[in-house]
Amino acid sequence: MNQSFLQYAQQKSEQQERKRVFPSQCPFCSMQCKMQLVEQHVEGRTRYQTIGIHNPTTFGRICMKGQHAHQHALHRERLNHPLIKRNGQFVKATWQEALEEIKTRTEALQAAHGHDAISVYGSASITNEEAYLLGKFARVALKTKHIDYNGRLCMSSAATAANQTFGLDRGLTFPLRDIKDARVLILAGTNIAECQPTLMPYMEEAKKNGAFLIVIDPRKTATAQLADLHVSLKPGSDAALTNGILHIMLQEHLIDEEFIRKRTSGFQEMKQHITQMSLTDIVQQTGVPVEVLQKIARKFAQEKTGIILTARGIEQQIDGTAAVRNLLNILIATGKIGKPGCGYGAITGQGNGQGAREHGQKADQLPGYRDITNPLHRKEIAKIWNIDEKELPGKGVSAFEMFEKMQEGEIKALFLMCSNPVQSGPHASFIKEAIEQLSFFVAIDLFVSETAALADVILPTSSYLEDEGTMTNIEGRVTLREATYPLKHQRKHDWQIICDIATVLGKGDYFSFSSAEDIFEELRAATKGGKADYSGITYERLRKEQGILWPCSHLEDPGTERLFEHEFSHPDKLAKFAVVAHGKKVAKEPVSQEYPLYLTTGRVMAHYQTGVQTRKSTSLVARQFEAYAELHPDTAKAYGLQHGELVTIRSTRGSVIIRCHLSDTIRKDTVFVPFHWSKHQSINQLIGEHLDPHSKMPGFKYCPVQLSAYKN
Ligand SMILES: Nc1nc2c(c(=O)[nH]1)N[C@H]1C(S)=C(S)[C@@H](COP(=O)(O)OP(=O)(O)OC[C@H]3O[C@@H](n4cnc5c(=O)[nH]c(N)nc54)[C@H](O)[C@@H]3O)O[C@H]1N2
Ligand SMILES: Nc1nc2c(c(=O)[nH]1)N[C@H]1C(S)=C(S)[C@@H](COP(=O)(O)OP(=O)(O)OC[C@H]3O[C@@H](n4cnc5c(=O)[nH]c(N)nc54)[C@H](O)[C@@H]3O)O[C@H]1N2
Ligand code: SF4
Ligand SMILES: [Mo]
Repeated sequence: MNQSFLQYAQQKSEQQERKRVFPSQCPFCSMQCKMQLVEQHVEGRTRYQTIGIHNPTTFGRICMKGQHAHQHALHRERLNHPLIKRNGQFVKATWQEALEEIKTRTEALQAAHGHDAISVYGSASITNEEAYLLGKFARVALKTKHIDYNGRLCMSSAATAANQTFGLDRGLTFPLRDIKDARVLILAGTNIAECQPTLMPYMEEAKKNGAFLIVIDPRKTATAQLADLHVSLKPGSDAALTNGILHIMLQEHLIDEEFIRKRTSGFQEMKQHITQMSLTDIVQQTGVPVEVLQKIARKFAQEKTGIILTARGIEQQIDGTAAVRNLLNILIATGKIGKPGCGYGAITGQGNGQGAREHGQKADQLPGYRDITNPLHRKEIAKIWNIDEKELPGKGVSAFEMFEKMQEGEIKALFLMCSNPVQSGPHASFIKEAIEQLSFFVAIDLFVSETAALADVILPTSSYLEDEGTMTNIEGRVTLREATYPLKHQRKHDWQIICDIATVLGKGDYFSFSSAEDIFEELRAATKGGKADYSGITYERLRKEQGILWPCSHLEDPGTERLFEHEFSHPDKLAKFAVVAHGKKVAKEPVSQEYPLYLTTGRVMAHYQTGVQTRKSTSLVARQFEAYAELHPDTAKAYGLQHGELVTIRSTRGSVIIRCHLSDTIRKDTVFVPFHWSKHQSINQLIGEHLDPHSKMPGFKYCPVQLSAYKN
């Protein structure tokens, strides 16, 4: 063997030795794809590669965002140490200094203005353990009623609707493998191809088995390209559309009478309401021809199995709850739930969109989906937390309403964990002003986001690579995110930060946790007997069984794949029909001569949410580096706009300047803009502050606007 080969072989084996593999789950969407980061030192350089790992939900698939997620986690702009703002500038601080600042200012504000002067804003991108702990932190350490989270802007209409109809909200009422057995699928306001790419193969399999796919979306999205029927409705008209479908179902007797009789309540009221409606009005309001409504009604009723999936297109409306309930009316009128190949699914959004809505981050909620106004529930949780029930605060207000209270001066301080509301909230300039009014603001983030930039103290946290914990994915499957990448610099895990702050506030005894698993053990006990019961789940089981679908109430319980097979979760065990108003009865701002077009907003494949993370990734920025306004070529022509030109889009609340992209896949009366970019491209400056009365969801998907060519 010659010398140089030996040297080469030795070098190679050294490199191999320096290869390290770190397990995790993608920090982005609800598919929670399992992955590994492979770190390798080659010729003096460190190279990273992310690969998918087999699991029962995504089978090792990952999409471009997951593939490049490490680029933000390892980015040079990631926060390394606490920052305190002094004379308008952030200066580096130690943890001791930061915690001291938090203690002094929080205690002073509470002494002067009471406990409820402090608010907490959480997230569905943190682990179950952290979501649980944040709820406990607000109620036990701060003793404030004011806690809510970014999931309010995300899943709340679907959650409210499912609770009202079924008495229980779990995103999917069925396991994902049921999709292949559905003969007809309705996808309403969900762009799975871009937003949950690794879910698409389930749709493709269903289609291969002969399923008829209906996509309801004002744009012919990448998802709609797969559809057998694409329904391009006017934005915001889903409630009317579904009333039309129900009208035809009743007219043509396309219903399952036996199911209605045995398993539902409220049918007669719904029927009476629907039969008074005029299909002509519905056709006019939705822009959808009656033949299309007939086709959907007949197809969905006549096939033996069917699934309805919704996401934010239909839900992020000020009548989002009603619109989802109307789709659920269709589902229960045709008896398509509780059996294989049937059911409802709200496609969850953020990585822990499901779990983070169960454990007490919501203003009205305690762990395990318990109700903070229910005396029995309060007692159960007070016992677990070892406090007197009277010490537990009452119900607070929803996410946007907290900002209103900041503006009014009632809320004086904010603890923000894992969210960027200055860009993600409706009427964004109002939210910024509200935050600027605060006397004290602490942000816990990976970066100095647009919102964190306004903080008095920023605390540096750990990312998906470092932070172990459980996440509940799209299926309702609780998964264990093993994360072993070393925690560098002064960063701490979100849960450690919560415990440290509680400790300086004198509440350390209630927060003496030493690991995520330690917190999970308390979470298990706190959810026992609740609707979202995790008490039978352990880390050991999660490792062995690769995830468990809740409810799971004891160690031998395999978990629950399909819900509502025999009964619904209301006290009478029945599903409830809803009476849904639409059109002029709903207080949506109409399009007018001055604001003649519908603006709707959403996502693109390469970016995530407010873009704080994905805008740091060179590979993802290369795919899409700025916002754009999707316009029909005829609309562009009417405004004298060419593809690629800058356009000003204005609503009654604000304006943005962005480049237009012409595409005949969008309705002529509609403009679509993604919300991943900031400053003059931040589309939420235009969105209104009105909320759905049931879920408190803003209307991100509907806003009358005007266009004009940008002149500088
Ligand atoms: N690439 C990417 N993936 C993501 C995210 C991301 O930011 N980027 N975010 C994650 C999160 S948190 C969420 S919540 C999900 C969101 O997932 P989706 O809800 O699927 O995504 P959106 O693009 O917000 O909206 C979906 C569709 O609604 C349509 N739509 C607009 N108005 C209406 C309407 O009035 N009626 C109907 N029927 N449809 C309408 C839009 O044209 C759009 O195609 O995605 C998750 N996955
Ligand atoms: N116009 C319009 N607006 C929308 C929507 C829309 O469709 N249209 N969709 C809405 C929806 S569905 C959602 S979910 C919201 C999302 O809105 P946000 O929650 O505001 O969006 P993100 O960009 O996910 O913000 C997460 C922040 O947390 C930081 N972060 C990431 N990981 C961690 C962590 O582990 N710990 C901590 N402490 N910080 C971390 C990131 O750096 C980032 O600054 O936006 C809503 N806003
Ligand atoms: S963004 Fe969603 S689909 Fe893509 S890798 Fe991450 S979890 Fe999977
Ligand atoms: Mo979301």
